[in-house]
Amino acid sequence: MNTTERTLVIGSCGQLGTELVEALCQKFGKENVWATDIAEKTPALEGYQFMKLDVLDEKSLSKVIKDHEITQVYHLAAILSAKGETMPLRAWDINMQGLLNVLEAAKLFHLKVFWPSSIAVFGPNTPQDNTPQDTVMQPNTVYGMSKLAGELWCQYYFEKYGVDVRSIRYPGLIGWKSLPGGGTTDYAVEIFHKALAGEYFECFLSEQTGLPMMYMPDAVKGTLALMDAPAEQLTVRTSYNFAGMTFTPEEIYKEVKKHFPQFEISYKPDFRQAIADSWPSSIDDAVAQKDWNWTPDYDLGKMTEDIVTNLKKKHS
Ligand code: AKB
Repeated sequence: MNTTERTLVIGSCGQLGTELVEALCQKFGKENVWATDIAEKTPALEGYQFMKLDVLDEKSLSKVIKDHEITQVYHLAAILSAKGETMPLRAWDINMQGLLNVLEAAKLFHLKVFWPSSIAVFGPNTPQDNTPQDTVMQPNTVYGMSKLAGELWCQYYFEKYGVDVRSIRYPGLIGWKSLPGGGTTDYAVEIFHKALAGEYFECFLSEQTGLPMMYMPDAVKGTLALMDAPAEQLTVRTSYNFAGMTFTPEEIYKEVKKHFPQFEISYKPDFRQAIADSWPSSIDDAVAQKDWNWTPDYDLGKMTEDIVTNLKKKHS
């Protein structure tokens, strides 16, 4: 275990950030992890070191890195796919300029970087089943465009300046500890909260829309495994395909209903349907398996059981 790492997490109040801060604190010690966000600290981050930080403010970013002798950055702040379509230029600015500020700081201060990409880098012309690592990539959302450009910037900083930046193309991430915001895959988190509340669920995707998804403990495990892997083992410096499971709204509904027999659903696709239709339904992550031994622990049934158990405990 490397306890000399001093970690900065940018965008720590989000769904992934909250869980990564917890895991990074367990790994490196609370005193070596700084959670930051443009937003106020959320209750889930209580007990962790926290600072407000806007990644677009380069001076403040450099100051935090210098003051705390940071050695690695997890840069998670981003506007996701659905929200990005409602504010395209702002989403581009935050997603791209934020990453460039982090990469510049990494070059200057010799930092290791983790930056999330997404299945949104793929588009309607990409093969949808078992989408390969290298394939046609013509995303038609601003979020996907920014992630694809970002992947190339990561590779550029690695090749030109030797910045050790690592990345994963996340599928839809599903956790019970916090709610996602602004994504196309968010329905798969909301469905659990509706079922638990005894409410009816109106799904914004159609019942047969299969998308790549992953349970949060797998996402955290894979992220830390990639960051721990010896640099010479990594053959991808854009971003790794990363797979957990695939399911449709109908399939997760049936699984959730096993635990809540009264639970009812209806389908009312909105603008997010077109985004989902442009994405793969399953991902080939053979390169991640080979380079850093990636393998997920959860399928739909096991994930559902774990989420229901934890949510019931939390609300009892
Ligand atoms: C979204 O739906 O925008 C995200 C993603 C797949 O990157 N969850």
